[in-house]
Amino acid sequence: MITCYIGLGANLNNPEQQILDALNALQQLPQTELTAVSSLYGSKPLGPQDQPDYLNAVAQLATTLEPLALLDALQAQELAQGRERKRHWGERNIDLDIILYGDLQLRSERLNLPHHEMHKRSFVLLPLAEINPQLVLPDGRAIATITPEFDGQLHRLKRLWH
Ligand code: PH2
Ligand code: MG
Ligand code: MG
Repeated sequence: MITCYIGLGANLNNPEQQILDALNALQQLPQTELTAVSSLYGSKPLGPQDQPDYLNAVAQLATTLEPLALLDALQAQELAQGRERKRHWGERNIDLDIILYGDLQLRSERLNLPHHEMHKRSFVLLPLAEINPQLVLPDGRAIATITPEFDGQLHRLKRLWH
């Protein structure tokens, strides 16, 4: 089993329900166990500012799905939840991104691992550190050494799990 982390983001059409529906779908994935979910966080939009604030969370999976099979499943779920491609970094019902897939480092057209923006995003790093404060990134950095500079940029709203 590979441990991987999925970033969830939503800012349209009842974002909290979108996140819950997506978590439900993660729980149903074949060859996969949902092993942890961060709290739900509120964040200001990164990118265009004329869009609603986001809700974000991170989920931890244990899976034997290959990275591209996992990506296919996540994109199918985005479509099932009515995601439309509007504009880059723009509003969406649901966004499901693979943040980390074990220690895999991959640069390809469809998939970049680790997620190429993860080191700059409070709404990825802080939920990730909440789930696994001991996490060491594939480049050897401990997550605990990166998160302090993002403190205060994110609002923890509520627990979603356990
Ligand atoms: N996702 C984006 C662009 N901007 N801003 C926040 N706060 N949260 C997101 O998940 C997000 C974003 C594109 O993936
Ligand atoms: Mg994204
Ligand atoms: Mg995405």
